[in-house]
This record gives sequence, structure tokens and C-alpha cells, in this order.
Amino acid sequence: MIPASADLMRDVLFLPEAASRQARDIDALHFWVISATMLGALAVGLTALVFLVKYRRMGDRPRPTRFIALPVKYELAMAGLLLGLFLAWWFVGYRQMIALQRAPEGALEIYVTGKQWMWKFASADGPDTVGVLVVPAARPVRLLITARDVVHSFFVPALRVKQDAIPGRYTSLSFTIDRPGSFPVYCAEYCGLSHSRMWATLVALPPEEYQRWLEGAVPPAVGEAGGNADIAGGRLGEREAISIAQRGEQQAARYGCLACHTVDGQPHIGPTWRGLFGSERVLVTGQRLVADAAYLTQSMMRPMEDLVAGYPPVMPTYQGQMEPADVAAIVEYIKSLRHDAGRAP
Ligand code: HEC
Ligand SMILES: [Cu+2]
Repeated sequence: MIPASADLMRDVLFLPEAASRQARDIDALHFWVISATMLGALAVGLTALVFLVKYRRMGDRPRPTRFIALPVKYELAMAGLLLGLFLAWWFVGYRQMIALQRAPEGALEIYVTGKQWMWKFASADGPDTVGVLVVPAARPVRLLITARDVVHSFFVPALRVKQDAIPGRYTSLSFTIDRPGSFPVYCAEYCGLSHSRMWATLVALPPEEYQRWLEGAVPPAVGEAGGNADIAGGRLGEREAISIAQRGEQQAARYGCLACHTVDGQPHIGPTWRGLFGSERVLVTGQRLVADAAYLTQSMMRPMEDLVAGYPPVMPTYQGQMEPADVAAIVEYIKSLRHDAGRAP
């Protein structure tokens, strides 16, 4: 697809600018599919029109049409051509899908959490933000996306991608933004009352400016970016004073969890939280499962339902007693205590 016609197609289809190579690849396939199918439809329509006129009823006497049998080789050629075309599209699309899942070595990893009704972002060396995703331009980025409450969908029109955000699971999305700019992010899965207000901005900064952002400055592009920070109540683009995990630490102390749980690896009245996230748990029933976000949440809400083997059933339930944001913060805190903290789960 030559660039000029790609621009034309983009205008005709009301698409925004494509911000990454992956997005331009998706566009190329999209334009190829839509042009071929539209041309096909046009050919069929025009033929029908010609036949309509050519074979219209003329006079009273019907003129029988000669019986026509199409040679098998034409039929095979037609079927083969169409099948080949569809397989080619599938092949190209499949490769593009894989490219969106796989990140090159050294990609910057950023955790994305969707919850009613905002997007939160956290990375190992950058500050946590709400409503504004800050990435360096021209560097591969891998998002690890999850949801805290219901299914959301991380949608960046400029990247031509929607990726489901599912509670208790991580999905991933990789891309490299070509050059600095700001791009809107939406939620593309109806998720409740303020679904339409669940938006954020993806800001790609030049490498030097990104470095300054890591060091504490707030570049104008970030300061001006918009997004929804309903629950957090913070100002957009402004880094949160403390990270989600740090808030979790405070909340764990406030709710008295630390009277029974330690964070140094020593079991107390309850199991230690050090290395808990992602580890295999053995329950009194003999059942084995992996401590993910869903399990941790369940342990707080209904502690009697999955009792850990070797401990007394003394943990009180916190169902209805904790703010959802506090539950999320504590889960995030326990997650930060895993042995391989900082790497993808
Ligand atoms: C009275 C002591 C006590 C308090 C207070 C307490 N827990 Fe527990 N907790 C336990 C015990 C005992 C277990 C192990 C038995 C079970 O699974 O319920 C446990 C298990 C857990 C587990 C599962 C751990 C594992 O190894 O799989 C999590 C997660 C947890 N608690 C989180 C919390 C949080 C968060 C709080 C505060 C909001 C809290 N607990 C408060 C005693 C307590
Ligand atoms: Cu949503």
C-alpha cells in the first residue's frame, strides 16, 4: 500500500493518525481487505445492473436462455483465488496478533489496572499515575493489563488495538510509539455507570524528557493530558504522593492485619506475606492453588472458605468493612513483597 493512498483511506474511514509501526501494519491489512471486498461488491453490483438492462423483458414472447455449464477449471480457479486471498489475510493478521503479544527483549514494562472508572499505571522505575500513561517514544513498551473489579478493555484508537482487562489475570500488549505525541485511551467494554468517562491519555515523550519525568519533573505534555481520576480524587498527571503499594502498607497497619501477618518471612498467627504473591498455597482441604490477586481478595473477604493448612481459623472477615480501593492497595502491597518483585508474573 503506497503511503498516499493509505492517507486517503484513513480519511475516508475517519481513522485517527496511526501512532506505531504495529498500527500502520494493521491499517495496511485493513485497507487491503476493505478495498478488495469493496471492489468485489462493486463488480457484482455493476454486473447485476448490466444484466438487468440487457436481459430486461422485451416484447410478449419469452426468449429462453441457452443452458450454460461453466468448465470445472474456471470454478476451481475462482474458489482457489478466493480461498488464497482469505488465507493470505488470515496469515498476515495472525502474525500481527503475535507481534502485539510478544515484546522484544528489554521492553519497558508497565502495569495497567482498570477499575470503575479509571485507568491506573505503574512501572518499576517510574512514578505511579492515574489517567495518564507516560511512555518514551521510539522504545518498545509492554503493558501488563489487569482489572480490579469487572472486565474492562484497554482501547487506544491510535494503536488500533483493544485488549481486554480481566480481574485476576494479566493480558499483555506491546507497541513502539514512533514519535512524541498524546493519544486518547478509552474503555471499550461496557463496565457500569461511568463507563463512558473511563478515559485516559497516552503520552509519548522524547527520550531525554522521559528521563526527566523519571527523575521527578512533570513535562508540559503530561501536565496538560486529560483522563478520569474519579476514585483517586487526585489531580491528573500529578504523580500520586505515594505509590499504590505504599498506601497498601499503611492500610494493612490501619486495619490491623499486621497483628497476625508479618512481612519478613516469619510465620506468625497467620502466614507471612513475604513471597506470598504468585506462590502455591496448600489448603486444609488438600487443594492446591496459586496466590493471585483474586485469591488474596477472597482471603480477605471470606477467610473461612480457603483456609491455609497449618493455621488456626481465626482471621476475621473484612467483607463490607474495607473500601474497594483499600483492598486493591493491600493486594498491590502484598504483590510488592513477592520474591521476584518487579518482573512480570
Ligand atoms: C486475628 C489474626 C488475623 C488478622 C487480624 C488478619 N489475618 Fe489474614 N490470616 C490469618 C490466619 C490465621 C490465616 C491463615 C488461615 C486462613 O487462610 O484463613 C490468614 C490468611 C490470610 C491470607 C491468605 C494467606 C496465605 O498464605 O495464603 C491473606 C491474603 C490474609 N490473611 C490477608 C489478611 C489481611 C489483608 C488482613 C487485614 C485486612 C488480615 N489478613 C488480617 C490471621 C489474621
Ligand atoms: Cu471500563
